[in-house]
Amino acid sequence: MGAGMGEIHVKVDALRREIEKHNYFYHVLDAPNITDADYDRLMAELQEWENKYPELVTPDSPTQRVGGALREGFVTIRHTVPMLSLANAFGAEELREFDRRVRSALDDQPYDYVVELKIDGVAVSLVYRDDLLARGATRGDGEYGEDITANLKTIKSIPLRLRQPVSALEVRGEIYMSKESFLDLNRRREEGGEALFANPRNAAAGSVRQLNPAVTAGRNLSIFVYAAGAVELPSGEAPASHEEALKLLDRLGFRVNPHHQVCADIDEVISYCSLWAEKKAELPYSIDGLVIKVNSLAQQARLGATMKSPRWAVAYKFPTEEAETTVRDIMVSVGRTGVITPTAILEPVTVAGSTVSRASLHNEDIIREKDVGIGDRVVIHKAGDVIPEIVRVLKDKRTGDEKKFHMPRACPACGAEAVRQSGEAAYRCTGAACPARLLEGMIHFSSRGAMDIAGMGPAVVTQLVNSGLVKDIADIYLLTAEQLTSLERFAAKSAENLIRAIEDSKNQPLHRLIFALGVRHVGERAARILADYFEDIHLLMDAQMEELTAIPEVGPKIAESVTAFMRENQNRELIRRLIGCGLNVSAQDRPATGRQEHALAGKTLVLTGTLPTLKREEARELIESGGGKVTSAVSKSTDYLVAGENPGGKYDKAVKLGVAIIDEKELLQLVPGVAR
Ligand code: 3BA
Repeated sequence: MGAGMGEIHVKVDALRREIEKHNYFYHVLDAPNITDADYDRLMAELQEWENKYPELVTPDSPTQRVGGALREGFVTIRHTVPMLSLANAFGAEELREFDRRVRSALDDQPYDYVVELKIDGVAVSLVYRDDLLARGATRGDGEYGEDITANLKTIKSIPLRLRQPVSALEVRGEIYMSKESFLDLNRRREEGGEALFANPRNAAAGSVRQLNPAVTAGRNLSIFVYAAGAVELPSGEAPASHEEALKLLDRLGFRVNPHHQVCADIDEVISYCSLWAEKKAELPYSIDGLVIKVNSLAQQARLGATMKSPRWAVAYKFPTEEAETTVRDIMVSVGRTGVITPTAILEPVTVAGSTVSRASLHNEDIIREKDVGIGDRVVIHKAGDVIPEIVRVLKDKRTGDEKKFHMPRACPACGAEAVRQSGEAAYRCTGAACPARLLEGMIHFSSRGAMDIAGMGPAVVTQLVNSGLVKDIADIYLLTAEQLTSLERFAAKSAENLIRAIEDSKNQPLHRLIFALGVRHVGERAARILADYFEDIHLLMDAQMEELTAIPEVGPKIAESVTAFMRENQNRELIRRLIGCGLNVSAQDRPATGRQEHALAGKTLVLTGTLPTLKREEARELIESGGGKVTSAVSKSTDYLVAGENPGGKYDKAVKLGVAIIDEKELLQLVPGVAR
């Protein structure tokens, strides 16, 4: 209020420095000195000031890490100094050969080495001008890389401003994802039905090459830096050795890996390498070896480089850790989405520092391709040091007692038919009452596009399932207010409200019930078509392939899925129980559309890029269920462009024409539909 611009400027500046200091403590020093809540408060305060006075925003403001606009593609840059690759050495003998070459090139001058961990990540270059991060790029082919500055800015261990003034500096390092974050990410992807990353390096590489920096920001990446180009310090001082360069990088605010050692000779190098070959499993991130560098920068210059790699450095690669064991059994399990996954149960063996007793076989095709049978001797390893995998079967060791494995045709959790649809690798359980699928199925059933039971979101559904109060979906119609109040954090009032919402849902139109059953490939639009055609659930229950495929817009995929679902006894039983509970199961005389369903009436939308949760077809169904139309090209008459990851040229066109661009979240707000 009373504060003049000058004062505000000083205040905002102090706030920024304080936040960056906390970032540095947390992400570089691994020593947080503030609670998350307090940190969030500081960020919120800064954001508020910057919203109010946008002219005060600086490129190194912590708010600028969050990630800007989506990109069409990456701009190719040329590295000022090529990023060479490293020659490899496998085993002690090859390290000694490297040492002999160094010794002879240096004419028997004395020299020493620095040995550091070889982080298994993605090499990047960071260019700083006048203390500020000006450009970040991938290594690419060493000469040309891609400009990924916006993505790298989201990584909190990368300083946006150096802690000491430097007019120009290029540093190089490795972006990586910790083993824990990698497993977390894959767990989330599995739940969302997305393809899994094979190892932490692939996950890191995929994450820095996202066109939407917000996606990178959510990936929990980190960096270790290991090389500095020409440094111009005001003091004129310059590091004389790699060891000094690492110290300087540390002082400038970079994250330098603490595990490195100066070694006086190659014997010391070899024992340091053996030490880490033993201990690498203890690290929270994957390493694929060590890097040995001649310490003196003058000697590095004297040794020079070949076309491909410097003569003063070599990568010691760990022998790939493999172990031989026996497949005791192959078991199948059902995930929350109904996907049935085979897993090899192994005779326990130690690989890369831990005991392995199982390895995922992913799906039927992979089992066939690898030709794995029960009783086979197999070689296993850990992809990216984390994920146990069968590398190959030792077919010469077969005795003839091995048993071929066949994917079961029934779900191991509920006995329902397991179906593999054409074009898919996975078998899926078709049981709507399957206990493995209960949670997911109920969350979908009560969600907004489906039965729309207010107050029954994922948290409450989880409580109901875990308490044992509901064992299948129809059980929710038998719940009482007393049962609900017996649950934790359930007040009498909210119990009453939920019971009323459940009761009200019995009157939902038929198409919502059909959608709510969670039949694969039957989205909101297909559910409407089926409801309009059959007008009664009994008729849908007995529909045959020919009749279904004869309906306009119902293809073999939907028809196959509906008939498989309706063949299953437990599903018929569930529908009968729902009918018994008094649910509306016919479409007659029911004005099916409410206000929200026409939210997009008369609007034209275009989809581009990959949306975070909705498949293309689901997004289309959602839009059409809201009364909107989906077209393929952006024009002046387009009302909204819905943009996801890696949008195409449509994005630019929309910007040019001033078409409103929204993301999936905003789309879901426009048409409250499939809550996932
Ligand atoms: N040190 C990777 N290259 C590394 C600077 C040299 C080098 C690496 C390194 C060439 C690691 C090749 C790609 C590249 C910068 C070229 C390391 C690691 N040193 N500690 C000797 O931890 N992965 N990689 N990077 N220029």
